[in-house]
Formats: sequence, structure tokens, C-alpha cells
Amino acid sequence: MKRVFLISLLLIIALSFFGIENVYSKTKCEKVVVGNPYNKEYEWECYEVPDPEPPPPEVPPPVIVLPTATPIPTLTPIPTATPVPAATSVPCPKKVQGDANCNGVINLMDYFYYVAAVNGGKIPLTVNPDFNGDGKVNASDRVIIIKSLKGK
Ligand SMILES: [Ca+2]
Ligand SMILES: [Ca+2]
Repeated sequence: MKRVFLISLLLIIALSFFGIENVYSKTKCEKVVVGNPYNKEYEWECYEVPDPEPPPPEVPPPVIVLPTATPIPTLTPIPTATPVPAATSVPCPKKVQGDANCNGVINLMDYFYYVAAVNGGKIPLTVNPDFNGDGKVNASDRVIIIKSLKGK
């Protein structure tokens, strides 16, 4: 009889230490102190154990939708380049008076271009010492520029 009492006492101590938990009803009972600290009395207090939160539903990984390729617009035909007007179209009102470089002034520079052209030298493409417009640079063009230079 003494042994049963001892086992019961040990069981009560163990249960009071760990708490009594009823897994079926999900209630938990604990021994609590009531009364004053000098005359301790104990009472069992039971409470509902809330259900553990269910794990969050598994979220499927986001499906990355690649945008469909936008159709590449067909190339618009590039308009044909407008023909570059020939250098002769540059307004050069004093060309007929000997302005070879078309700077509006007839001077020794124009004569230099004439001499260079006659002797096969290199002159800029924009310079044209063919003052009379006959397609050749010769003595008749020299007459024109000398006349203009002397007239100054
Ligand atoms: Ca000139
Ligand atoms: Ca000429």
C-alpha cells in the first residue's frame, strides 16, 4: 500500500512538473499555486491548446512566361540618295571673270590655281580654273584672269 502511494506521488510530481496534456482533447492542465505564499494550495488549471498553425500551402514556383518575340518589322526601303549636285552648281558669279575658287574675290590665288591646273598640278576639286567654260584650262582662261587682275 505504501508502494502504491509512493508511485502515485511520483507520478503526480512528474505530471505537475511536465504538465498534464491530454492529446485527444488538446487541453493542457498545469498545477498553479493559489493562496498565500505561506500556506500554499495548488489547483489544476486546464486550458485549450490551440491547434498548431497548419503549414502554409505549398506555393508553386512562379511560371515565368517569356514574351513572345515581337515580329521584326520589315525593313523600309531606304530611299535612294538624291543625286549630289555637281560642284559646278555652286553659285559662282565671278567664275567668268577668273574666280577659280569661287570665294567672290579674284586674286593671285585664283591665278595660282590656273597655273597649277595648266601645268598638271593638284588643285582642290572645288576649284575650277576653266573660266570660259569650254572644258579646257588653257591660254584663253589665262587671258580672262590676267584681265581681271590687271583691272584691279
Ligand atoms: Ca577667288
Ligand atoms: Ca577654259
